[in-house]
Formats: sequence, C-alpha cells, structure tokens
Amino acid sequence: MSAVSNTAASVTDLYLSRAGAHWQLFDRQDPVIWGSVDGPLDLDQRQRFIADGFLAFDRLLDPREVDGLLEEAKRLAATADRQSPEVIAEPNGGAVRSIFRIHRSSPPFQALCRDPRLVNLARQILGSDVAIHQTRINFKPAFDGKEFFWHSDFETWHVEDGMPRMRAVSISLNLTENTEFNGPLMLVPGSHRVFVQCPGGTPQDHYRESLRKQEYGVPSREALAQLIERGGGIVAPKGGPGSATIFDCNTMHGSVGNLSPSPRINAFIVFNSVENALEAPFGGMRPRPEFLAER
Ligand code: 6CS
Ligand code: FE
Repeated sequence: MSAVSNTAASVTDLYLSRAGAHWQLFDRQDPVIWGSVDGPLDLDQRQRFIADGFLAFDRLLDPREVDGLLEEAKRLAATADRQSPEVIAEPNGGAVRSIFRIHRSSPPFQALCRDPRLVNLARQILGSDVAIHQTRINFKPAFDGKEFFWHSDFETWHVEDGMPRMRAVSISLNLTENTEFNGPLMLVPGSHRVFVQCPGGTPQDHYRESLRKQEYGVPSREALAQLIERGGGIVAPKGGPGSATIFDCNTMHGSVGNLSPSPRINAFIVFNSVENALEAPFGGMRPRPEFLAER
C-alpha cells in the first residue's frame, strides 16, 4: 500500500477513507498481535487470532456470573433516560438498541472491564497496558431488533475519533444465548488484514444517525463481496451466556435483525493500547463525544 497524504490535516494517513466516491482495498500496515506480553492464549489460539482476526470462547465467564450482568443490563434499559445521548433507540424509534459508556454508569460492568480474564487477553494481543476505548450493551430486542450492517470499527474510530493504528480489540460477551435466529455477531475471517477504504464523506454529527443505522463509513457492496468470496466466507459464533468473541478492531463484522422471541443481549468492551492514544480525527471533523471514544 502507498501512504496517502491527507493535506487538510497535513499528516500522512495510513488508512485514508471517505475521501470521495472511490473505494479500494489496502493491506494492513500493523501487526495483529503486538509485542510479546504473556497471557492466557496458547500458541494455537494466537495463530488462529492472527489468521482469522477473532477467537470465540464457549465459556469465557461462568454462566452463573453472567446472571447478575444480565439483570443489570435489563435494569439499565428499563430505567434509561431516552433523552441521554448514551441511550440509542432502534431506528423505528421504539425499544432501546444500545446503551454506551456502561463502564462509567454501572458498577457491575465497571468491574467486568477490570476482570483479569478480559484484560489479560487484551494485554497479550495488544502488547502493552490497555485502556477502555468504548463500552456498550447492544440489546437486539425480540422480533424488532434491527441489523448492524457490515463495517470495520477501526474505519470509524480512525476517521471520526482519531485512533491512529490498528491496535485495539473488542470483546463481545453474550449475556443471553446467541442463536442463528436472534442476530448473532457475524464476522469475515481474514478481513482484518485488509483495510477497506469506504466511499463518501461524513455528515456533521454523523454518530446520531450511524448508531441507529450506519450509512457512511460502510464498505461498497463490491468490496464486501470480494472480501467475503475471496477470503474466508462468513462465520457466526453462537453460544450461551458467558460465551464470548474477541475480535480485532479491523475485522469486518455485522449482524442481521432478530426474528426470534428471545432478545440477543451482548456487552461490548473495547480495549485500546495505551500506546495508541487518540489524536485529532483523521477525517478532519471535531472529535466525537467521550461516551463513544474515551480520550
Ligand atoms: O461508531 C461506533 O463507534 C460504533 N458503531 C458500530 C456500528 N460498531 C462499533 C461502535 O460501537
Ligand atoms: Fe462494530
């Protein structure tokens, strides 16, 4: 890949995106596992993470431990202030879709963010101490929970939040069972090695819309077809409460709507390397609020 100079911000942007109608696939410029911090992953798991860009665990936490988190998640949704920016409604306006910044608003989730079983995974992959970049619960309510279209989180975090390098990971912890019917997380194995430059620009205060339904910073259909058909297809890890998936910040992922009578409630914790502190957004806009991107 050739680095492209973003003259507006006068920095060299390794991962230029939303710079016109054009789309393109670039090679990743960063390692997948950084450095050599010891941790819970054995060699086989590390190799699979490097190859696939994610790793699924049948039981990261004991299901009984997750009971309390599920109760807390339901309480947060039932008592949520619909006017608060951290509370995102479904695109049809009804139920709560997501609640952000739970590491600050909820003691049980704050404790989860400090749990060594999660933190040590992130430290091992990112090769340094880590800090929270973003947390949220996605509720995917029964029957009405809508899809999340395909995207790379890193694309948004780079363009809109100023995350310089691909050195962050998300852990999606299943609080309810994730089945083929309730819209489990879907990932494209190997997609984390490619940066998909997305077409289009970024509207002012884009996040107000994108968190309900993302329409900018999404890959072109052609780019997606190439990634999926020439790469590893699509996988959707399923599992009960306490199962979890850890995935690289650039792994292409999404999920379909929930057509089942059971909600799909997942907690997402995003760890960033302390050596990857946020800068000015690479898209040149003003930074998004702290509830989306801790600075
Ligand atoms: O804009 C964001 O930061 C978020 N949007 C999506 C669709 N996934 C990751 C993140 O929560
Ligand atoms: Fe995402």
